[in-house]
Amino acid sequence: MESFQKRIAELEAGYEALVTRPNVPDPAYNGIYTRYRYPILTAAHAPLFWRYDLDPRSNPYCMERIGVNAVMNSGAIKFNGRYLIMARVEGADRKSFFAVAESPNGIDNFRFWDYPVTMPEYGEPATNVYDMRLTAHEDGWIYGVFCVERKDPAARPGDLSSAVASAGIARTKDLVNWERLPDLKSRHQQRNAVLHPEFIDGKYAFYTRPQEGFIEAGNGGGIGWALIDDITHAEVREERIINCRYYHTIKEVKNGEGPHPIRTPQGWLHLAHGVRGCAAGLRYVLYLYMTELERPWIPIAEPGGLLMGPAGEERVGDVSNVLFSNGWIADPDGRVFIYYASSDTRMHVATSTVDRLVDYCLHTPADGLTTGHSVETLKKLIGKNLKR
Ligand code: M1P
Repeated sequence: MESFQKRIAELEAGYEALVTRPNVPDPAYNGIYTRYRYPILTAAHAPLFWRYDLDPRSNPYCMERIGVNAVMNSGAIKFNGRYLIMARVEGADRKSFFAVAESPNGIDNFRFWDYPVTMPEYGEPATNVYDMRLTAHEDGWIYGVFCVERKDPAARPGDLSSAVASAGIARTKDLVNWERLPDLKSRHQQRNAVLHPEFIDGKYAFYTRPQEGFIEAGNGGGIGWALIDDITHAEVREERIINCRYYHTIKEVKNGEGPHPIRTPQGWLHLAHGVRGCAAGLRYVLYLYMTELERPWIPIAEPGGLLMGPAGEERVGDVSNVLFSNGWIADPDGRVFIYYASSDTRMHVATSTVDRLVDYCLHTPADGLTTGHSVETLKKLIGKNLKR
């Protein structure tokens, strides 16, 4: 009994030290964003009372009873003055669930709320749910749009991997009580669906990612845009591709919208992920693009290449070589908190400002799509600098 209490006290001390550790900016400079040294959420941030039975009579060995494997791809929102993360928590059993963690400053001291989200089901119960994008819509609701994964009913006997992805939709006023709406109806499988925060011609608008299979984008050309008449029976009727995939770019294999875009005076600022293949498998990086304010489906700028790629320890994890973001917060003072996961394992934050990110979008050369163009672009800058 004494050793049980001693062990719990040690675990609690370690947990408090981890959760209250001040985060520090990484000194590496590029003028665009600042990374922070420590991940903001990891499996070890899951409260002890989620993982341990704290009763020595039913847990005499003081064992972890419910393991947490990872905390990753998280939505984000500023709510009642607090920075909230809608985390994808993956259990040791490989099932993901949503749980809110909050911080007073957006960069450290993230703590999970006591209970994970109870998400009502729609139709056949989901095998797995993940990657929620939060949108405080001008209709007054906060929407969560997330991936719902179910086993493919058409899978051949013995095929235990084929799955079907669709976009689940739920709404809330407090991030605790959720009303589940019907899943987004679409001819394609959908992952990375995101609700735009404003009405467009009186309709709801979605960024989509039509894909032909569970993993492959197939002929699906990139990030789509669709107007929806009724959010309580959302159906994609027409979909246009607004951000394409291209051969030999960072988004050759697939891409997907991150969180909903930020309104800026110069246009909508979008954060997305791009995926390419290499000998090490798929490589996921983050990139930005901008679209018109009045017509958010019309592109106006896209810097060439990646904004952020996996660096240092970010490169390694359950699914290595992956950065993925589905949450960012723009503060009224212009600061932007980019929340991103590395290698499907842990959550990080990088900070920037709206002005810097817009400047980056508008003044970074676009991808010329050939080596020749890249060299000419580089020579132009060198020439300009050497003339000074
Ligand atoms: O493992 C990397 C990512 O793979 C998927 O992303 P996408 O939909 O673009 O293929 C998702 O499963 C995502 O959660 C995961 O991080």
